[in-house]
Amino acid sequence: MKFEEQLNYYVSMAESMLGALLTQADAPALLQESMEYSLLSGGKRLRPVLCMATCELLGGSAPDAVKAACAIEMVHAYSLIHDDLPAMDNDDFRRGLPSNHKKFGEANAILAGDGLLTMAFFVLSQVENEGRKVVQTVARGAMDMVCGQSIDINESDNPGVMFELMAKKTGALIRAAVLAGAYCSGSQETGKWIGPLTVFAEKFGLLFQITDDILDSRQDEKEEGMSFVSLYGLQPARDEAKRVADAAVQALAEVPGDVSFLTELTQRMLTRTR
Ligand code: GRG
Repeated sequence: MKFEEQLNYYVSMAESMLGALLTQADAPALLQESMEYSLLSGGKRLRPVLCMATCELLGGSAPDAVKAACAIEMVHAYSLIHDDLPAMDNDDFRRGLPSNHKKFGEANAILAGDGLLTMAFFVLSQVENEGRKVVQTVARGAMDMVCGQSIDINESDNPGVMFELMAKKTGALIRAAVLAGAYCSGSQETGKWIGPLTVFAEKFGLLFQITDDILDSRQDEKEEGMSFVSLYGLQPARDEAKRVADAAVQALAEVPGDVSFLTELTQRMLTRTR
């Protein structure tokens, strides 16, 4: 299968399940609408893609990982809603649309985030093979992300914490997506490949954050906080992104199986425009 076809296959599978899974919330109409607004309004679906692709790499099939993939996307959507709140980053727009609190008001946005996080774990409770490992992996990722946000809010004037901040705020959920996908494969050999997959995921997360900083630095109106670009400059950020992408691909090559999709996904991060 060509890269684009495989990418579309994962994205469509996640998108066809997300809405249905969210109806399990059985929420009042306004809460349902505000959760759907943030969960179903575009987004690259990168974490679900990583989750399903890793599952397939270890011999599972994408449907084996789709619930874990959707749960992780719910955690991601919650984090974006709360990150945009006035008490956090105070962003009026997300994905070119009014942010959740601008559309539904702050109280409803807080509840939409709470609801999405809770529904993520409701969905994860339905994962069968290695379900406990999957729940643990996603909980670790979600908690580390909250820790990263705390470091960002309270220590953002300390350049010494930048890598820890990136690893936690952005990297942790990406690592959770890869490892949850590995556990969902049901392979007897998963344990053998958790080491290289963890290195791959951590490098991928760092690559994603550095390229996010590079993209942000091109938006003049965006206030720049501590980032790889603001600390080291644009060209060093590009050079570092290349080094980190190479390290991710190298770690992935240790895993047997067809790594071509995840390798190309990694390389495409270097030239991404969104
Ligand atoms: C509020 C607990 C809490 C955590 C917030 C995710 C996050 C932590 C902050 C978002 C700030 C930010 C822009 C971080 C950079 C990396 C990142 C997570 C970008 C957004 O992810 P994408 O590009 O989003 O995957 P899409 O829109 O494609 O889903």
